[in-house]
Amino acid sequence: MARQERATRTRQAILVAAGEVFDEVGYEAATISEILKRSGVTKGALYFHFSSKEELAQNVLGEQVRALPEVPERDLVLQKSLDESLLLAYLLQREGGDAIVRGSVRLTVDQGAPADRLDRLSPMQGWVERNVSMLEKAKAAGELLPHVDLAAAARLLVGAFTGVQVLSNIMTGRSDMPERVIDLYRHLLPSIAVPGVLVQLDFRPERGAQVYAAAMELRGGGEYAATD
Ligand code: XVR
Repeated sequence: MARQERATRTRQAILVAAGEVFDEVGYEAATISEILKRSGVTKGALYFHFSSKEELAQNVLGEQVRALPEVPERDLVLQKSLDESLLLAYLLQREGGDAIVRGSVRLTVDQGAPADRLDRLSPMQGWVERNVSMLEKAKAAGELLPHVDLAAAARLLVGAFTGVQVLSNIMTGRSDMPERVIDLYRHLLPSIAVPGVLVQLDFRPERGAQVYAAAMELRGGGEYAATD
């Protein structure tokens, strides 16, 4: 294996371990020694890549938006957006999901101490920008009602997804996430999408697992560790 590739894998193993620990105990209670133990890398390797807990957390936060795999193209832009949401709900599951995504989302949503200096704004801005580009495409494709304020709708999608996620985590440990994401789209889309698009959308909760399989297929290789 080339040295570069080995370094990338080591870095990834550390981030997965950090994601697990941040997800389980939060930023304050997380320790580098626990992350080190989980990662299976040497102390020297860990400190070569990351010099502090803060840097680990910031890098886990930095992976959040990138960690959502590319999903297959659909005829409707809004179907692709729904698919991405269902995929994210899938990755947030405790079993078989993606530890970096879970840990990163906990770091974002936990308020933390003001002194922790973690940048929670960048991942959220990243999501808002992603949704703005998605809505611009939907508008160009004639899927949106004429009056829609794209920036407002983009922020609403991110805020609403986050709220639904927090509530589902509290109420069911996220086992009802797919259904709650679908509730959200069923309520929100009629205020932004033209009726002809609404009737064509597939809102089945099982889509999450199917989209995940298709995204892994796209990524190539068949075999997949959610966080590789
Ligand atoms: O923007 C998003 C999607 O387009 C669906 C609406 C998801 C935003 C996720 C934000 C993240 C941060 C905290 O989730 C949280 O619960 C994919």
